[in-house]
Amino acid sequence: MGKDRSARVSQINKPGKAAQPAKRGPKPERGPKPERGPKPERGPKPEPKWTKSTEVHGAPAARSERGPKPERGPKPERGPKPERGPKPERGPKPERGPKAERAAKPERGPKPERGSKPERGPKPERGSKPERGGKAKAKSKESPHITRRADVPSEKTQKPKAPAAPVNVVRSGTVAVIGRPNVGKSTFLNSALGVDLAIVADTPGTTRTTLLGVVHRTLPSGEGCEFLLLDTPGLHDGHTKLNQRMNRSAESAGAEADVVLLMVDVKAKATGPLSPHREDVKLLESLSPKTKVVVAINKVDTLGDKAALFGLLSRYAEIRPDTELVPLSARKLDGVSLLLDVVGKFLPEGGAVFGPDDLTDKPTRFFASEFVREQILRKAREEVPHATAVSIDEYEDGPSKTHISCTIHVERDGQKRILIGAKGEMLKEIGTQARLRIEAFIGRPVHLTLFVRETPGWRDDPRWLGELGYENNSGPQRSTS
Ligand SMILES: Nc1nc2c(ncn2[C@@H]2O[C@H](COP(=O)(O)OP(=O)(O)OP(=O)(O)O)[C@@H](O)[C@H]2O)c(=O)[nH]1
Ligand SMILES: [Mg+2]
Repeated sequence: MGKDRSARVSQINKPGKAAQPAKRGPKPERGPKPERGPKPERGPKPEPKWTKSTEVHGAPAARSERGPKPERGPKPERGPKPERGPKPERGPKPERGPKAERAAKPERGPKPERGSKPERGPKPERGSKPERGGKAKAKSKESPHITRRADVPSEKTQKPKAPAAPVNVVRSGTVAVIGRPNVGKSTFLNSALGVDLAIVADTPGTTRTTLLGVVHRTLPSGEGCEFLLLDTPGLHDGHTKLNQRMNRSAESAGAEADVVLLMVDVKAKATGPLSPHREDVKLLESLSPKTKVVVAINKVDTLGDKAALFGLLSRYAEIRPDTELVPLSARKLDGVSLLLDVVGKFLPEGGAVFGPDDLTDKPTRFFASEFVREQILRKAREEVPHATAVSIDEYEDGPSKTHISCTIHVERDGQKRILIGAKGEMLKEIGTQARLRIEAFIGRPVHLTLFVRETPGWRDDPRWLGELGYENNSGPQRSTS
């Protein structure tokens, strides 16, 4: 895609001072890349150039081909965490103009929908209390915080192991994970990170904004790699401004990335060969020939007979002969490392942008709102999850607990009633599950308060979309739709 590296990286919030700002120095021009030359293994007819998954085909040889794993070297010491001082973003925010009025609107309605009534510990002193409404988002935008591995106790609660950071990063680049909704993009991000960072649900349209996950990993060649993985919203047809912004967010991530990882899934069939989904074919065909593309074929754990994959692989190889094809099961962590190794080869040369401990450029509080939304996606049905957004009104680390208040925005009164449920049961259940998820993530007790609010038309209101964190990302239009 031949863009300037600084432009590419600027899409991602750069880490705060503490996050080892580029060891890069002035970027040497890359010059011709000797190792990329014409790929020798391709015959006249493009073979399915998929990378063997040891897991899928039970070929341990593929693993031994790689030779001994390069030893990781001493773990980089973490050093003190300088960014954790008193929170700087709490002061009054006079500049908000019209939006402040909106936030201050008292039309919250009756409050019986609150989850279990919390006992509040002594309140730490703070500046002017933020009004409810969409304000908290603006606060998190101002926060210098990024989320680090040390902030989330992943070893206790999340995936089995996070990849260890290599000592010396010699390749670094962005990898846009794009595809239809529900194919497993976010599940892959979590598996690659070793932390359940992105929310996952079986409802299409779960991811609404592009989420960065930083993975440091040593390739089988011994090269240290920094993957800036971008989990994007599923590309879909939809008529609201929110739908458009979600698609644009994915499109611009794909257009800017060093590597596009097109994720597709397999649907087990009773009989007959597997064939690619029409939309997947369109997407693959729409990608520029200059783009490095890896096609990840997810959910192979659902296949009884893995041989059914061969037809599918050949079909993708016909459409785009220069692509790498990697079958995997993101959920079962089967083929995930292999996929990273394949993608890593295509990353441009360059030093690390993020520190070895950095996980993402979003502040921890962002994930609190996402974990509430995740429970709504899992528990509510039909149009309710799509009509719901969550904003954080308060996020305060107290001495023994973190106090979090969220507003759940819905579009109509009926949706509000569904979410609250009979005698508040539904909201209580959402609150309990979300609290457990947040506690597991941040590793400390949480006191969570939820409010439900009717915010008519928020999905088509640019002001509300901005307030709720769904920024207008003016990326290129998708050519396939
Ligand atoms: N069987 C199986 N299910 C999977 C696998 N990976 C993901 N899933 C399931 O697929 C569903 C969708 O997963 P997500 O990771 O949310 O999919 P997504 O592509 O991020 O979806 P959007 O955010 O809506 O675009 C969830 O129910 C996952 O548990 C897999 O390898 N095998
Ligand atoms: Mg997703």
